Order: sequence, then structure tokens, then C-alpha cells
Amino acid sequence: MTRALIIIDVQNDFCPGGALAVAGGDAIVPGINALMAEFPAVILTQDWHPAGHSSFASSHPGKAPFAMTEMPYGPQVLWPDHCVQGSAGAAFHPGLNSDRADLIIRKGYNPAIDSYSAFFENDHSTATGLEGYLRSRGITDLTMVGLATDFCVNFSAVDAAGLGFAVTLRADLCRAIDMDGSLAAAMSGLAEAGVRVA
Ligand code: VGL
Ligand code: ZN
Repeated sequence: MTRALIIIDVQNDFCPGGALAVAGGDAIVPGINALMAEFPAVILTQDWHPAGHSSFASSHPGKAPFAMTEMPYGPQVLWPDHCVQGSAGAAFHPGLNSDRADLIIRKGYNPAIDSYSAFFENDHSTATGLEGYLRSRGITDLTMVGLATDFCVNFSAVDAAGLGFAVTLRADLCRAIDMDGSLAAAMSGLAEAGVRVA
């Protein structure tokens, strides 16, 4: 059994003051840094959108942030512009010990498809390559932390469990957006998928 810590989207835009700020998003940084020491493998993900990405409300005339739209791959929340490639908002929180990361996996770079999960884009079929990386290293057990509990952490954890990894989500080291009951829905989906919530 080899374990990895997967740290989801601890980026400036998801922290207070950012474009898609999650309440208390920065409060989890010291605990995540401390947890790194317990894992032989540490992986960071980075939400990484081109300007004008199709998940941005600004790309849909007349649509407001947090409205829903229908994409060819299904329903999609429209977000404020965030994590634009190379921007300060897309950078990791300055307190995060990113030097410790073995791998940084970027997602959401396809202009036409959003990617909440670190494993598959929102069409649920286009792979990011993370599964192959983990299997190549013999990693079987994943602990997930980061932002946001109900979106990118949730979809990453559910996909990982579906792929056969043993997944633990450290809820104390995650924070949620929680729009329209999304956190409660995520928690029941995580339990159904067999993710252990600690
Ligand atoms: C996320 C919304 C849009 C996340 C990323 O990291 O949870 N949420 N892009
Ligand atoms: Zn995004």
C-alpha cells in the first residue's frame, strides 16, 4: 500500500479576496502543510483556465455568475472569471508549501469543457492523466484535502473511489462553496461512493 496526499486547488482565487473566494479557504493551509510530512507522495492540483473559458458567466451574454447553463456534456454552473492561466489568482496560496509537491496537475485548460475532478473533465470521459501517474507509482490510497469541498474535492474523491482507489477526505482540511445545498448533496454522494470522510 502506498499513500498519496492530493491537495486540490489551494489557489488565491479560492481564498478570501479571490475571484471565487471560499469562506475560510486560507485557514486550511497550515494544517495541509503539516500533513505533507506524513505522506511519501504529495500531489497538487491547479485549476487552470484560458481567458474566456466556457465555464465563465462572462462568456455567456445575459448570464450571471452562479447561474446554470446546459453544455453538450450536461448542466454546468457558470462561475465568475477565476484561475486564468498565469494570473495571480491562479497561483497557489503563498503560504502553501508547494516545494514539497512531486507533481502538479493542471485541469480546466480545455476551453470547451470544465474540469472539477482531478481525474476526468466534466464530460466524465476525458482523462487528465492522474490515474496513470498514480498507478505507475503503485499508489493505492489517497487522502484528499483542499478547495472546494462540494466541487473539485468532491468530484475528485468520487472519481478516485470509482477508479478503485481507497479514498479518505479530511473534511477539516477542506472548505465549501455551498450553493443551493451543494455541500449536503456532495456529502451524501461521497458516502454513496465509498469515500471515507474523516
Ligand atoms: C472549483 C468551481 C470552479 C473548485 C473550480 O476548485 O472547486 N469550483 N472551478
Ligand atoms: Zn474553475
